[in-house]
Amino acid sequence: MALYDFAKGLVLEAGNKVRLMMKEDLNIETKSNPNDLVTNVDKATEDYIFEMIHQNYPEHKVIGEEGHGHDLKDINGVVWVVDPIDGTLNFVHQQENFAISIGIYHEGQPYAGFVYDVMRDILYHTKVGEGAYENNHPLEKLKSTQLKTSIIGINPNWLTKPIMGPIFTPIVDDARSARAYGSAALEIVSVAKGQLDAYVTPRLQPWDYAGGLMILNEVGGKGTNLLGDALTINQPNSIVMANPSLHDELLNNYLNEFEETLRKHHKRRFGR
Ligand code: 2AM
Ligand code: CA
Repeated sequence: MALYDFAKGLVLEAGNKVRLMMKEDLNIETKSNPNDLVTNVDKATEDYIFEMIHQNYPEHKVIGEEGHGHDLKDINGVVWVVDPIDGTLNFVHQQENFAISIGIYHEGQPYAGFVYDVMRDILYHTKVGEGAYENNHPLEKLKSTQLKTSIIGINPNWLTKPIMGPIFTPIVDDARSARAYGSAALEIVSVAKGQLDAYVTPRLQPWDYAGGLMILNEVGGKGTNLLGDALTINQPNSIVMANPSLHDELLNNYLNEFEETLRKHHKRRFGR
């Protein structure tokens, strides 16, 4: 079976297992802080995805949020970047609005992206170069928007923070409105669908955005860090994703003036 079809089947089956596991009691633990949660379902789902890849493609590499491949330096060959549950707080508190996110790279180049909205049973997917789909329905190329008529995806928690608040507040002020969904992968595919015009955040891991970014790029959208630099496969980064004209407007008219502050933020958070 072709790799793309295998991956598509795997993400759907992983979602099926998540829906079944949700019928049992959740085991919830905290990670870096009391609001950073992980459940038995996150771990079991990553383990399942890893095992299936390992059995079928033993030479493939996997980077997963819940522990696989974090020390991976060499991205030669095929690398799967996996978030078993993106939006764990939504998963725990709402039992919906979370996704399984997978980006597959070949020799460092994007090959295929998947974002599965598990409870709505909607799979967003692309084999890079062959268009992006919502289930079997092709997504259209993005239209240009200006900030003043745009809806921006942003977690409101950032607006109260001393460093990020002053950077993001003018964007929210000048936009038509702002929304927060709580799953980066779903916010990125919302940009790809034109339901949000941009998504901004100071810090994401590759597994949060890899699958979504491939889908967004496929419909003509742009994704970079807040300094306008390309995103990498195995390092955390700041994020601005948008249709191309709004991406330019956000960088040129809002973000570039904070370059020095953003460089310090990158150095402190990511060591680079
Ligand atoms: P998660 O649910 O997989 O942890 C919430 O606004 C979004 O940001 C979710 O996609 C969440 O992914 C991600 N996220 C939350 N805290 C984060 C952090 N400290 N670094 C990177 N991504 C984070
Ligand atoms: Ca996760």
